[in-house]
Amino acid sequence: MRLMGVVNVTPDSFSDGGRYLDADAAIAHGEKLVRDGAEILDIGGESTRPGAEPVEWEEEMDRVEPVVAGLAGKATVSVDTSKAAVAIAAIEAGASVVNDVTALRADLEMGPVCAEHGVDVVLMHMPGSPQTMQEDPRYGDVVGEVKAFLAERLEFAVWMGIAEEKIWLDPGIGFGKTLEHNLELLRRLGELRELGRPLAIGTSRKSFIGRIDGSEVGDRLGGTIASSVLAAAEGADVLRVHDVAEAAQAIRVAKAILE
Ligand code: HH2
Repeated sequence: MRLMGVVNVTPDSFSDGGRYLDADAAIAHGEKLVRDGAEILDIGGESTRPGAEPVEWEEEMDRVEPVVAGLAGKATVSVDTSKAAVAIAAIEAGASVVNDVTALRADLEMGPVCAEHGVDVVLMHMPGSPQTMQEDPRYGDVVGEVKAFLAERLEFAVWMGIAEEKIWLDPGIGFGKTLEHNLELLRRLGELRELGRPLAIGTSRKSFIGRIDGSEVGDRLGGTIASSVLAAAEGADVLRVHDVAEAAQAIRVAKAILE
């Protein structure tokens, strides 16, 4: 199990927008997350929160590239982007993972770019786009549908020439899902392991926690830890979190007990 620390170089991310917009601040934050126990840093220049405004690729690239360059070599660097041009710039600056929340659907160049550069690729489930995804999400069986979607995207990525062993899958907690959908996915995470690829999970500070206890975004660490530990126990391979030190301690203690 590895921890992926979040570095948002954005003005509008839902929990830390504007805090690390300056490249030096973002790099210093990434370095702290590595000291806290992050093996992977996920660097993003565009918010995916519900209703977020899309960012032009030049702007996103300008935000992300210097931060990737400043953190490359200090951890495995992942770039959180759906745009091939941004992915190329980040890979050239040292990123070795592309985390695409659209699972290669937003930019048709993304698959070939990832294949050509031999990077790891995170394929995430999201119905529609961040602009529309929370408009009345409905599923028959949410786990079955997310699993079928991820199986199809996995097949597509391999068809695009990405090596299967480079692909990680993510059910997209909070992306086009109600509270019940998120809980069902976390409860039955084990079923997604049947796809045979590592699972990445991001519950950190998300609004499903607030829907359970009314907490505001800055006050969801307990819920983040509870959901992350249970996800790890269900077989999650990568936990994407903002608060790495606390998650690292929780995982260490949970592991010591279970072993
Ligand atoms: N969640 C967010 C962003 N990217 N990528 C993956 N693979 N899985 C996730 O669950 C995931 C993700 C949302 O969190 P954050 O980056 O903090 O917010 P924002 O999108 O507003 O920048």
